[in-house]
Amino acid sequence: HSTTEASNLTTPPQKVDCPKVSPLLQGLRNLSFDSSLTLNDVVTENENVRAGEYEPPDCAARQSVAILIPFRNRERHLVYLLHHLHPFLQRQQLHYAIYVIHQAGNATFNRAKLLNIGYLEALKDYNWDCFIFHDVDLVPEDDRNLYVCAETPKHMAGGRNTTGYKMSYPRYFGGVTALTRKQFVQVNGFSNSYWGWGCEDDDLYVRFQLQKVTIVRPPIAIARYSMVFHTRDKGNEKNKDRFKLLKKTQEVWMKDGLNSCSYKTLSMDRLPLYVNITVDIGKP
Ligand code: UD2
Ligand code: MN
Repeated sequence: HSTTEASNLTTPPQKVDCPKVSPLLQGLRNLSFDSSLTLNDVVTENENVRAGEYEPPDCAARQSVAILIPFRNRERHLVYLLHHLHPFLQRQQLHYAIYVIHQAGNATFNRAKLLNIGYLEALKDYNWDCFIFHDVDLVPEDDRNLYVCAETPKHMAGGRNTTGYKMSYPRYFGGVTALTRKQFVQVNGFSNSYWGWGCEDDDLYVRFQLQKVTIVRPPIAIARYSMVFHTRDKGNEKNKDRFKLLKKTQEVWMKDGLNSCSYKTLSMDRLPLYVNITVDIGKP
């Protein structure tokens, strides 16, 4: 018989699309954070996850989503997030993978650059529809806050416990955002120039503003997060130049971003619950 017939025989049956609204959603939940929980416990809870990746068993997911987490020295937060986020994403019937982008060394932290790197590296694995840029310490409380991309950039983390579940300020774009490849590329990604704490999220907002692209947000009643308590990290002090940089966005965005993001990948480990990418990103 012909080769086409042979390959047809080995093609698995097509899954039907997952329903528009997942029947597994639970709505708002009261989260708990048990300090005795270990990463191994979370591995045991999630045996259906393979190297950080999951696909719904019975239907074809509507979007394939890469979750990108900038990281250094926040192991406890990562355990809490993985514990809550894996089941959360599975209830949304998504095809997803979680990437942790770990900044090597003790130089000043650079959240935005790590997220650019996560985007570039995740695309080497799979042609993801949607990228979710996600702080490690923010745990979503309501699974109706869907981790999928929209027609325009989506800010997911409008409300959190530490601000009384209100928006911090009208142009607030921090914490968790969902962008398609097209949306992210349109603004050349994040700036690589924000070393230390602050304003890299505002810079991304300005990039979209300059393109006259509007932002969407889920209703504040479901865009709810618990931020696990923390103080300011060593190596991520307030960036004194942040407002100066923010004034220059218009001038520099085309040459400071995805197209100028240089780094060295030190290791890529496909752990059970996430892909860990350790990178040397240089210093300010
Ligand atoms: C706010 C924003 C955050 C970012 C930051 C300013 C919210 C909810 N979050 O967070 O998105 O714009 O301000 O830069 O508004 N991290 C590490 N190790 C470190 C330092 C940071 O892993 O040593 C990562 C981690 O994922 C953390 C994120 O960077 O969640 C943001 O840092 P933060 O939590 O200290 O800053 P925060 O809460 O003020
Ligand atoms: Mn935080």
